[in-house]
Amino acid sequence: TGLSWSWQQYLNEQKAEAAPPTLFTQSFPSRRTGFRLGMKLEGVDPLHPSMFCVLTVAEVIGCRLRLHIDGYSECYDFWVNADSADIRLHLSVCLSYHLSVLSPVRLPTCLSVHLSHCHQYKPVCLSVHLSVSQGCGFRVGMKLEAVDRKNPGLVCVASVADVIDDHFLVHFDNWDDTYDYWCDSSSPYIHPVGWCEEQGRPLTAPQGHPNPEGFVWEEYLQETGSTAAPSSAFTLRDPHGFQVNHRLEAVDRRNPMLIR
Ligand code: MLZ
Repeated sequence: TGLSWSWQQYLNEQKAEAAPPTLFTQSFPSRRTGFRLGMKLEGVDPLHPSMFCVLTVAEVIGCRLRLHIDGYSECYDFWVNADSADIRLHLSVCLSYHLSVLSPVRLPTCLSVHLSHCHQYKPVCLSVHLSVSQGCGFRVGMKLEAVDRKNPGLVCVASVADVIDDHFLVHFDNWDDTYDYWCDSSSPYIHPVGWCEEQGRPLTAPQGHPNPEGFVWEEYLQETGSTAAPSSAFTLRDPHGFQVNHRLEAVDRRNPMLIR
């Protein structure tokens, strides 16, 4: 009817084109998810993305999971896609690693109690997405260009600060670790050295750099005695095919029950 909102009418008014459905097929998990209520897993805390936490599946809708952070209020629950890289870590690998090196990890104080209740945890549901750890091409100390997720308009000079399995910790040179985050090689937030120049976009130099406007990677790598992460280590499929002004429907991340 003329009263209700319609995509077709909106596209006509806006003289815009819908993003073609074929662009989405690869990014939607096609298999039924194996996650069930109460299962335990471990993942990156979206509010503190430099930390892992112990999680419980609290709700499953299609390929979307609501995850609860064990030991914390429900108000910290968050939604992810079942195939999200942020939860693709094997519980035992990750915990034993962290407990042995004492990296920051956000765990409930009563960890042993929680782990003893982990009988529902089934590695098999994670293995759909990543059979066994495949490692990655990133090594501690390698340099890259990364989006500052607290200031998402900025791409900054960054280093690999830690590696677990196929995940690594992005740290921004000469900044404190509050900007750090864990990601994997398919993350859209990371780029090889030289990417900004290639794209004609500004690169934010390390804090306190004597000449931030005239930052040159080659000199910086030499000064710091470091190497660039090889471009082969970055695995995001590119180019994706979306174009400026394509219209689409997306989850509102501040209110993830809404699709807009
Ligand atoms: N305006 C902010 C920017 C911080 C950018 C840090 N990037 C890693 C500040 O100066 O604090």
